[in-house]
Amino acid sequence: MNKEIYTSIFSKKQNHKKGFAILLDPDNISIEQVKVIIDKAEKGTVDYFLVGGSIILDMLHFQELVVFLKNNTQIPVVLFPGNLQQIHQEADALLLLSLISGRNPELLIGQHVLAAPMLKKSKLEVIPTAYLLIDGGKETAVTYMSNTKPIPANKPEIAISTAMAGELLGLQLLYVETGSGADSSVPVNIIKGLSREIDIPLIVGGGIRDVKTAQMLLENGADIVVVGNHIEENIDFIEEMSQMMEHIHS
Ligand code: 1GP
Repeated sequence: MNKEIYTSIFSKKQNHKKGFAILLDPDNISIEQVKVIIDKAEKGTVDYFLVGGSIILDMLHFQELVVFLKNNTQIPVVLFPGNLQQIHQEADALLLLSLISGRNPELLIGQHVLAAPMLKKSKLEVIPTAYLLIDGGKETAVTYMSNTKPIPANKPEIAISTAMAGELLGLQLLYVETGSGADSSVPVNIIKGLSREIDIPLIVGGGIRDVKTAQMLLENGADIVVVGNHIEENIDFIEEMSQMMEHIHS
């Protein structure tokens, strides 16, 4: 299997390079908006587009969005699927998320079993990902749809042990978030602890609405930060983030 995207994430980590990804929720983004986002992302420092959502109402638009991105930008398109409907062969990679902070067997292994025969046949790069939800202050679509409880924000030891288990199980990436649209982002002490104890690359998202928070998460151990909602509200945030990313590398 092609491992281009994972190799790029892993080698960035080894070279202490930080990453910035934009999450596109197909239900909230039109093709016209995506054109503007692509333009700003290419002028800036955007490493990946993630596409997905806890629930997508318009699956045809999801498919159209993936194809449009593939035809109109060189920035890699990585699927961040809320369920197995959200698989598209033309994407560059798919995060095969196992929601290890929860105890819902469907999202630990059930959906994976159903998707596996198709994924084995496809050329899609599959990245086994430990997915952890941390409480971000309110119920988000992902906690409701996943029917799981997030890890309490004041219990870093639970987050760290859970991530350790994921790493020991052989998962290659850690995606930690408070859920799209959360009131708060993942607490810095959790990020610090995870980056101290875990060797696999760490992606952090949920509730990031200002550059200072993104920078703080990156400086304390996140390898890649993901912003979704705030870019839907304010496309110019891509420029602000890009400037910070350049500064963090200089
Ligand atoms: C969700 O981390 C992402 O996985 C993005 O969250 O939409 O709150 O930026 P936001």
